[in-house]
Amino acid sequence: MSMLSTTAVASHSARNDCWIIVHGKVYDVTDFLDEHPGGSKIILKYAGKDATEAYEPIHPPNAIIDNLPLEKHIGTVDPSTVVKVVKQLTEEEKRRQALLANRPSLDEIINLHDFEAVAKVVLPDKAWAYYSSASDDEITIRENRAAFQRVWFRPRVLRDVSVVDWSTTILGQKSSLPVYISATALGKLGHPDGELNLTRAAAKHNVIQMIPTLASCSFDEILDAAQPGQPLFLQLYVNRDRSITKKYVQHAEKRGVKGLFITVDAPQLGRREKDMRMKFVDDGAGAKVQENMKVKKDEGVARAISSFIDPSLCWDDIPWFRSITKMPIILKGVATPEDALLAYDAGVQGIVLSNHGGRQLDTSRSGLENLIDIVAALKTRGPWPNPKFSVFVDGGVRRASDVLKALALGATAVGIGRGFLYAFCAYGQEGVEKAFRILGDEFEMNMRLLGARTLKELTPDMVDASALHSHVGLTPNDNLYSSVYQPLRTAQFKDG
Ligand code: 173
Repeated sequence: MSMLSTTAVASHSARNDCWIIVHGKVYDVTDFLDEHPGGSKIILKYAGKDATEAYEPIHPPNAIIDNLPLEKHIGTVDPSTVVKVVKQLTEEEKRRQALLANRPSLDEIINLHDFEAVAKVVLPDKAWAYYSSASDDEITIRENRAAFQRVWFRPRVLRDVSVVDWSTTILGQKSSLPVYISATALGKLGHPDGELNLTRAAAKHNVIQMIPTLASCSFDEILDAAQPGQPLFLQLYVNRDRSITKKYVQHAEKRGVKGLFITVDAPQLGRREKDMRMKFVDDGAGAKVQENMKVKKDEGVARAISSFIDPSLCWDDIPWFRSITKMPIILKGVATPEDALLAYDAGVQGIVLSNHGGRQLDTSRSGLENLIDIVAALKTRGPWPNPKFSVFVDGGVRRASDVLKALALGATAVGIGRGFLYAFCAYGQEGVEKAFRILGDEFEMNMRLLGARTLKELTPDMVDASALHSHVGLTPNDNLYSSVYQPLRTAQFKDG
């Protein structure tokens, strides 16, 4: 490959002759413009220029290398021709950097909600909208929290709780917490190190990270950052091209991944309206990104980059997965006893009772609520707990008390996604480590007060879940509806 000056690259800045620079390499993307899932406009904004900064957070490092035919790999930029441009910060970026510099010290962070409050202030609007958004009226995302509040403890006393232990084993892997890091996509929107913040913190605290298919960091970058033998799981979006999925899964197994979590609740991505609106109002390019005919204006980043996901995935595919890997297979996003039993009978090793953090089917029930019926159904298949079949729960978990409620009701362990994501947005790896320590403190206190010395001592009679199925009282508000609804008025008195 040849060495090119930046001036030479700059002369290819037209729609019919478009080169861009990514990570110091020059690519001819002219023929790819109309195929780009994010639309051609965003690429054209960088025609003849370095696009690395825009490319980085939303593409795995190899995406461009793998997607462009070799003859479009034009060459390498001659570093001596690169003029370092001091980036002009917008007023908004300056304001946010000042806020980040003045963020509360980690000592002031007392619980996982605090991380979220800080993230909301310091994150770029686009990142906050993408991370925090949920589908439609955002009823389910709120219900995920509310459900935990409808379960009450029935603590036991006088049990000598001088020593309490909340460590456990998840799919055969030791974990210091009955919690794993659930997959969340696009970590670099929140912090330059993206998912590596989680990997490094998890290594230090013996917590298991589930690697997302759509991480900002590549799979191998994450594995390379992990410690030898560090247990990791993989979240899988199944590609329409099964040979790609097969290669990915087998590569993961070879690199030592200990569990395959196949996402089954997202044949199509939910409409996250907060995220969608952001595309219209944010940077000038954002709105134009979607002007391309192939990607509708309301698609947003997540939908655009998710077009590879195969909506035809079905129960008949499970034996194929079993045939390509020996990793435990877990179906992520099961929501009914009917499907839980189908999963059990299909011979997978577990299920995650999840509604995808409220980002998929709105007004679907919380994983916690589903747990009750699903455990009852699984008990009809044999002894419970079943060491060969794990039942995980995620969604809305922010406190050790939430986790303990799920475990008492039969969950094997619990996933936290956004909670840890928000922890690294403002504080990087240290934030995630602090989140683990906070949860540890909460486990110690709650287990003492509950009278459970080990997680095995958590039993269903330690919680009162009788209100869990009642969707009145703590029913989340339909915010959009409330703000457009005009209240009826009683008879009006004439003025004066
Ligand atoms: O919830 C999500 O945003 C998600 O799972 C996803 C799926 C595809 C692309 C990016 C994110």
